[in-house]
Amino acid sequence: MFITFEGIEGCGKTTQLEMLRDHLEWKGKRCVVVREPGGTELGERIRNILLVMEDDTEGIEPWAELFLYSASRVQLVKNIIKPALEEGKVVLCDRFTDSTITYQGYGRGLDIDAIRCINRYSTFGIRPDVTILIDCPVETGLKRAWRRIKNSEGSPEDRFERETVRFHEQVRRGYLELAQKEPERIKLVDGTREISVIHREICDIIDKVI
Ligand code: Z5A
Repeated sequence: MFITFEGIEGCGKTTQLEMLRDHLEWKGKRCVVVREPGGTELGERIRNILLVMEDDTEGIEPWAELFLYSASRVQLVKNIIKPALEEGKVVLCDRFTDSTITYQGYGRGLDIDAIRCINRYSTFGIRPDVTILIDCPVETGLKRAWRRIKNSEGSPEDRFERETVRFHEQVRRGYLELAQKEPERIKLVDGTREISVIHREICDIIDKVI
């Protein structure tokens, strides 16, 4: 089973993914947790370029950005996700192809059909069985992200945390449109509630599918 978590910055994906992993392991499932970009040696190096990039004076062109995310995904799918699924493990992935459609498509304005086509190649056709989309207003997500940065010494904001509110609004709109188009796969969860309440809803969704 392949489960992905999606949503705007600070929506609470990582928190909920870890809680779901604990729940599934408690039920005896073998889980593998990965994140995008990253999860492999090459992927982590690409993550550093994409998110940290302290000397960002040149900027990263949107198409270059798209191909870097895709390169990281190829390594992750081939080396980690595909083998784990073949061994019968549950793979929990923090962001996947929907992020590319919403961030590079809706956010940066790249052609969405082209992105879908590149996504098919970079995933070798592997698609999530279920996607948990945690939705919250942009201000809520950004406030949480900023609070987290303030509380963790030495971790500077990344390139996306420097983006405008308008950019994040477009990304959110993209997610909501995707959820409308694919309600079977994408489960929309209200992320404005208490962490434990959201966790219970996600467990119910996944327990039904599993
Ligand atoms: N990206 C892309 O452009 N194209 C692609 O194809 C892919 C990705 C795959 C990865 O950043 C960036 O790459 C991402 C999109 C882009 N950037 N953005 N935006 P990342 O992995 O470093 O960051 P992130 O994915 O955005 O996650 P995040 O900032 O770590 O947020 P989160 O995982 O959604 O939230 P969290 O870490 O679980 O929670 C954030 C804080 O809020 C934390 O202190 C929690 O304790 C708190 N929290 C969580 N839930 C709640 C609730 N319910 N109430 C109150 N407080 C809460």
